[in-house]
Amino acid sequence: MRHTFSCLDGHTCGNPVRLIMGGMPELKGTDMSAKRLDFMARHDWIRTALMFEPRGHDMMSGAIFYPPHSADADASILFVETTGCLPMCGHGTIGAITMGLENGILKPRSRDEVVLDAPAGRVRAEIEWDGERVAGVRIFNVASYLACRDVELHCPELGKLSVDIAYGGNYYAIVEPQGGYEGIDALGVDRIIALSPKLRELADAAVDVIHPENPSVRGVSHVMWTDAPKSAEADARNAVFYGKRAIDRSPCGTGTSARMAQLAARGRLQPGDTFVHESIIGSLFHGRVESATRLGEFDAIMPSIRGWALQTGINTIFVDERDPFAHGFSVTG
Ligand code: PYC
Repeated sequence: MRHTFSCLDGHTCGNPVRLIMGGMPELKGTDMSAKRLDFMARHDWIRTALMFEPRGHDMMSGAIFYPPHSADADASILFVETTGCLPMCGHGTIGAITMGLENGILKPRSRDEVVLDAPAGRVRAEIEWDGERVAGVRIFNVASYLACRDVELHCPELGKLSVDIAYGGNYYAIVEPQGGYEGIDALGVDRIIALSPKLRELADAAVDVIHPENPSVRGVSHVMWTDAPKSAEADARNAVFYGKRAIDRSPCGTGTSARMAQLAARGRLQPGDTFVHESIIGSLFHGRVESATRLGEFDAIMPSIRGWALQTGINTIFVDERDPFAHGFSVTG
């Protein structure tokens, strides 16, 4: 039997986005958080087939629109990635909205605004049009907060590192330059890929982070290496590690939200402040601390991020059950 998936491929500021339009199963659950769990329990082969080799690659990242749950939402969104089904993905949201609007798949009530039910919560987006093309999308992300400060980890090669754990839709271990970590270029791409899984494991063992309002969202899934910017326009630079071998080519939407929450909690950003984040390839997200809020017992912020996306093609993907690699594979060392 052959399964057919109609996709639009594109990228947000350099990081891939595959918008899966057809061939998706109906999901059980009364909200997108429950539907995410149902997808992972019963249909995860679709994610691995479409994200991993030979149909995808280490950085691949996908999104699927479902009907809305909330009365004021235009659609729901599910993220399928090499990391699993993330509760939220910023670059994925910007890419999916851009391609969804330009191809008439997403039909919001207002041309200039899209409201989505994501597994992590409600996300609103403001759309900048350039004729019939979407020139930019600003997403108003979920409440973000600094969960743990100054967590001491003993990293192979780098020695003792003090990291903060912050949430912006996913949990990030944030490493600022210190001791054995002298910055992104000094560490280098190969060592970021080699050391990050270990650091993620150490961070996860050191702290058990659980979302204050949604216990299905827990654990450190990403590592953010921070540095001074190269671009005169940016405030900071990052390399975000995810999955088994991926460094985000975009400045990472949930990562930028987590970073702004960390900086706000440490008094380095205030509500109203902007924060321009530069990726490993020099692309930029324009962040802003919209307001202060509370999340359970934590001080938190409401962040927004502005980025752009472009469609690169139309992709009809077959998954043939006779294929020994029907459900994908990943080559790890
Ligand atoms: O933009 O939120 C993001 C993201 C998560 C993983 C890769 N990109």
